[in-house]
Amino acid sequence: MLIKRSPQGIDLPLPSEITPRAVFESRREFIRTLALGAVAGSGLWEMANREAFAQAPGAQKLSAALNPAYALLEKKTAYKDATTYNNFYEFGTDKADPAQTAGTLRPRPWTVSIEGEVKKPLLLDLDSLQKLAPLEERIYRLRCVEGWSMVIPWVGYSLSHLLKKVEPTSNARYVEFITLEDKKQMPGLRSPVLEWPYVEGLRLDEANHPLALLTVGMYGEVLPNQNGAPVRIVVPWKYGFKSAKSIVKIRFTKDQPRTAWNLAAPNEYGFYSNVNPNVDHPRWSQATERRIGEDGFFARKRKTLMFNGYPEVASLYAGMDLKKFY
Ligand SMILES: Nc1nc2c(c(=O)[nH]1)N[C@H]1C(S)=C(S)[C@@H](COP(=O)(O)O)O[C@H]1N2
Ligand SMILES: [Mo]
Repeated sequence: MLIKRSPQGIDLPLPSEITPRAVFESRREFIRTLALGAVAGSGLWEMANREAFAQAPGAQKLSAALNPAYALLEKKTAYKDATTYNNFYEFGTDKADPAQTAGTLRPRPWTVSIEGEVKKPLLLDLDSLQKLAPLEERIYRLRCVEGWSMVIPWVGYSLSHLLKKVEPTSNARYVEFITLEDKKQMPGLRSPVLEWPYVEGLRLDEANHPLALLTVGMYGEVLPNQNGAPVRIVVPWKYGFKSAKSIVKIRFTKDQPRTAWNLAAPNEYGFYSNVNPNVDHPRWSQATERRIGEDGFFARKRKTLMFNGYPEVASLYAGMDLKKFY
């Protein structure tokens, strides 16, 4: 396996997997040109649609400049893969289910309530939420505990911008994220695979780490329903299940919140859930991962990195035994 190590221990991509932004943009331009041209209906048009960056027709565009501090130089996962291989149990447990069933989710109108141990509780509609801080594009790795990963250009801003607005009280030590629970919109709620609503949580200092992203879009557009429309978090140094989707409530608490996966299988999913390749899941290894889109016989497995390749978070856990606090 051809993995180079930089001094910080971050994997450097092979030159062949870097898609320079200019190339990316010109491909986009190429697609647009095709769309405008007389090729609709032809085989060429179909080819363009299958292209990595083809997006959802009619989706609202979001203007967000790439933040170079968070621009992972790895090949982005194809939009098609990122939107058809999903975990969103409210829409079924199969990876293909959310893309097929999440059409019933109504991402507008939407409100998010920020409450609990705060001096100034807030109820925000989507437009206010999107305008609370400048939107940025950030390219993050997201690794699922099941052993696969994706590289996605997310759109949002540091969650800390939102959290400071409500002025947490001195009792606030954790932040809980609560997903919508509506049987009419979410067919998966009829099945008791998890306790609903889906809940996740972070320690307050984790939630305030600049990497933690309040996310409203991906690939330059609003989030597709299956990826957690209209607002989710993305916590790139933790296993994917910490990144709760379709959030309606953010609650500050004194005590460590319960979390959906910990309730379902406490010996398999702890509260912290930092990506740690040295700690196996009880039923499988976490040492390597499969990059979605790199399938087939010659696909190389990638080595999973400590904190999923975000070593800057290590100071949050100084003095903690991360084998115990898994
Ligand atoms: N509400 C909710 N959020 C969720 C989940 C879920 O089932 N319900 N699945 C989690 C898991 S296990 C993963 S890996 C990521 C997947 O995000 P993606 O589909 O956008 O790649 O979402 C997370 N957020
Ligand atoms: Mo996951």
